[in-house]
Amino acid sequence: MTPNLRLIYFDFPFWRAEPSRIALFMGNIPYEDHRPSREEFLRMKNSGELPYGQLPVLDVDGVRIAQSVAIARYCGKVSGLYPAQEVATARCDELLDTASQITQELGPSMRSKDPVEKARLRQNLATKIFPRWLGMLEQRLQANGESGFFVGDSITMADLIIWRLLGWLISGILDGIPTDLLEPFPGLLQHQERIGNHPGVLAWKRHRQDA
Ligand SMILES: N[C@@H](CCC(=O)N[C@@H](CS)C(=O)NCC(=O)O)C(=O)O
Repeated sequence: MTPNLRLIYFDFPFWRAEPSRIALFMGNIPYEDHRPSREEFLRMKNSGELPYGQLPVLDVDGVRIAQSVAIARYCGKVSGLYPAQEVATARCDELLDTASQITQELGPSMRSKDPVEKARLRQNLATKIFPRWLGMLEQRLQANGESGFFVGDSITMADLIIWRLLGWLISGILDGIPTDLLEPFPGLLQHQERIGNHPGVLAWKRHRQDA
């Protein structure tokens, strides 16, 4: 029987929840896409109903699951976007964990209250830390052969998550991180195009425009 699903995350397309939303949509799995305001989030947080005080959370028949990567795995599995073969599963997990690790790199600059220190940290991210990560990701993409996907020969949660992670990095909303950060990485640039124009993703974008 189809579980009753409620995915709760802020109203923006960040990698911590957007790939799970898209996967459920692509898999024709009905769910409630709840996007709380900041006030509602704080109410939830202060009332202790968020297991780790953060979003996203996913309610499955009333059972609350937290942590974006755990949620992404669940949504990928029920939607058919999580590879079943063991080595492919592990490769997919590898990329999900890498998305978390790359995101953590931004932590110090996000927390810094000193504008000069923050600018220095961002410059280091833009010129050293992110290019190193992106070079490694480019190689992982190439290691999967000609398919243009990170795992196997069709779209998986790994592609959706890296697509949204990199889309965030180059969106221009992160002060000091240039929008042309991906230019030296043609494989990743093509991957952004490929996933952003995947028929399932285009259908999701149309669905959101109509929402
Ligand atoms: N390890 C958590 C991190 C979640 C997280 O950082 N959530 C942020 C939004 S992207 C949040 O809820 N921030 C508000 C807060 O911590 O008060 C996960 O993977 O889901």
